[in-house]
Amino acid sequence: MSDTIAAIATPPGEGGIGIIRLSGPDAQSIALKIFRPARAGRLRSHRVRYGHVIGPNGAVIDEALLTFMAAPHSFTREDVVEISCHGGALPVQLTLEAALAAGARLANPGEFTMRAFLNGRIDLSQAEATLDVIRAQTSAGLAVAQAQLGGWLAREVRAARAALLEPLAYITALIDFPEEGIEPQAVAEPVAQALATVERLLAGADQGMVIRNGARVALVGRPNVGKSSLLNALLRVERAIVTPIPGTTRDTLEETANLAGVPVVLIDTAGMRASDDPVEQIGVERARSALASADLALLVFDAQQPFTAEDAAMLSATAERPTIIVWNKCDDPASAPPPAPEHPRSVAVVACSARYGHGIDHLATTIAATLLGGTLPAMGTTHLVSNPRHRAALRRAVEFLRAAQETLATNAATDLLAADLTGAANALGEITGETVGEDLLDVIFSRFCIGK
Ligand SMILES: Nc1nc2c(ncn2[C@@H]2O[C@H](COP(=O)(O)OP(=O)(O)O)[C@@H](O)[C@H]2O)c(=O)[nH]1
Ligand SMILES: [Mg+2]
Repeated sequence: MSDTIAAIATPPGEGGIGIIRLSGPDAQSIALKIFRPARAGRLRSHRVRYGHVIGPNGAVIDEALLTFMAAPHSFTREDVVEISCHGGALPVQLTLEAALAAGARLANPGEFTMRAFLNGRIDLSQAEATLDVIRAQTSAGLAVAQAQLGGWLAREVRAARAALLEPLAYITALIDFPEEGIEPQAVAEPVAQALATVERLLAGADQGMVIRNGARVALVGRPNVGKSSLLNALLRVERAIVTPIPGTTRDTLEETANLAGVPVVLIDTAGMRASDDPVEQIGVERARSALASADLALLVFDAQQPFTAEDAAMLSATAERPTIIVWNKCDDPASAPPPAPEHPRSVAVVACSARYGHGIDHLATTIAATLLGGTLPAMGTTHLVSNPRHRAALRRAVEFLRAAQETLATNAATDLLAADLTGAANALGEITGETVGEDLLDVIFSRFCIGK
């Protein structure tokens, strides 16, 4: 990491400001080659200077502000310079080119964050959290990402791993003296503690994953029960076309809604019925595949009409999916909805009126709670594992720790125990980045944008 990298840090397109970022040992000297401060004097850390960016031919590229952050008090722990110019394609591009001509190298995707990790400013789970902060789809998702960026997961995982390294050293020392018996308590206690921590972390992972990644929910039912109206009501936008004519929705339509903090992709479908119209037939086929890809079905019935054979057919069409039964068109909240039909995987029954908005909030929270495994997380619960990579590593750690307990309970063979504890410690180390190879780092950081 002896070279100095540069990249445009702001998104492409027009904006008020565009920022070029430099990091590395020559950040300051390169910056001074391309930036002429209005007043003389050396750059001071964490101070802003006003001046002009000058191109290789000596002409002014733009008026700009320059911020210098001296190592180690910067994002990368290296010398960092940020030049803020006008947010047009040319000012930022020409400023970047001037920096490259003056000796900087174009940064790879995620390379600034990778340097922050390699220089020990943040661990790998925090590096990944920066991407989650950028990509968060709801404020609940943002809160989970911010908490991870704050390092709670790194602290928990590091502590659990450190607690395993002590008995591991003890066992490794015993391998060379097989005649000395192992003291089981010295191993059992730390293993049980690590297992408890990892299982506690895993307990919140399914919820965390739904909050970060969202879920797919298909609206299904026979034509004209109000599926498209419900989509619009949940989105709070008139997105889908609604008419009294059965068969209005012919194709599936997907929109993301924020339901109680969960980013939910709602899929409106063509009403399922037998039809001679070839377009409607394709729509019905698409409705079936939408249902097959959904985490949850909203099976909609019309509370103002008698239950039909087509409605009954929908019960079997959704029999394999977790399903919320929705009685729509309950326009008078005082009158009770019809009794709910039998459904093998029904998780809830909700009465609502898409037209008048009754029960829509309740439907939204019921959807969110179902996706989150039955309950909404307590307000302010942000300590949730939300990254599939972390969950996979935690699951591997559990397997190794259970195997260690098994070995302890049977023959307490020191070499087996050492292998189990090493496996668990390495799995945990993958989360924080203490035990990952370069290829995995490349995969993780290549998901970032250039300039992050
Ligand atoms: N009275 C009443 N009519 C509704 C309600 N929701 C939808 N409708 C009407 O039912 C008809 C069909 O609605 P639509 O959303 O297109 O149904 P879809 O075919 O299932 O998508 C339209 O005329 C809607 O205005 C409701 O809650 N109450
Ligand atoms: Mg429709």
